[in-house]
Amino acid sequence: MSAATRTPYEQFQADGFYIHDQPVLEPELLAHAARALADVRNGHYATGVSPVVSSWRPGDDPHRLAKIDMPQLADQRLVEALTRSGLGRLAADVTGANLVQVWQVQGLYKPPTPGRTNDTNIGWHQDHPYWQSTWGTGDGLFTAWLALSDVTAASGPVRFVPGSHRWGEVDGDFFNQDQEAIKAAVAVPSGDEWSEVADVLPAGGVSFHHRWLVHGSHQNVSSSPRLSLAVHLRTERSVPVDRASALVAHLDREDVCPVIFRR
Ligand SMILES: O=C(O)CCC(=O)C(=O)O
Repeated sequence: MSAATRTPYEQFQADGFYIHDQPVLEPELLAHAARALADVRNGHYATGVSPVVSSWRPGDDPHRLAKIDMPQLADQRLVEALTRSGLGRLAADVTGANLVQVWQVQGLYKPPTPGRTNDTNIGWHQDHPYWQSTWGTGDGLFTAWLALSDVTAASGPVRFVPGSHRWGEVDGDFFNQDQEAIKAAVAVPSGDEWSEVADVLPAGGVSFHHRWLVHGSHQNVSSSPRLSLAVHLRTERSVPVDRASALVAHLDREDVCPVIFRR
């Protein structure tokens, strides 16, 4: 069946991802969210609270990838982008959930680096190995990748490997720049093959991916920065096994980890 004849739910089940290449954010909310992420990257915290310590610190080399954990602690405009958009309903349609709650957010600012060799690749990886000790099997966990700028083939879009959510755990690493080495070590089951789909999106568009899907991205060779929020979501089926984990420290705070859909 072609993507055009399958529902978003069927695409997510079969391929491990679904790309919604239409904005789910009104232009004003989108502009506010993009401004907020740029502000947080620059160390301007509207709430006076800094994001959770992450690999990026204001003042770092601007050619580096900025991965900022929980940027919404620093700027509520990012929470508004999640709660006042079509994100929650769409996430429920894609996954069949009755409840969808944000539990972690990564702000990702991938600067343009044409002509440079640098470290803005995101290595092939699956999300769940990073979450396993907090969530156990993690049934019902998934990620929404919300574009806050136009994402073209040149801006280092996320690349999804269709069907790889059924391959079991691979030896991936978000921070490993050597994507070829990671790929070479992946045991692709017989009958399956490695292929890649680029997550090209307009600003405000969103994709969803399964917690076991292999994905990564190359550097941004366009002339503009690539801005996004990787929003990690839970459904009513997900219960943390380690409530003391830092990953779920804000789970009870509606202003940080809002429920964005309830049936
Ligand atoms: O932004 C990227 O290129 C990858 C993001 C990612 O790993 C994720 O959303 O889980």
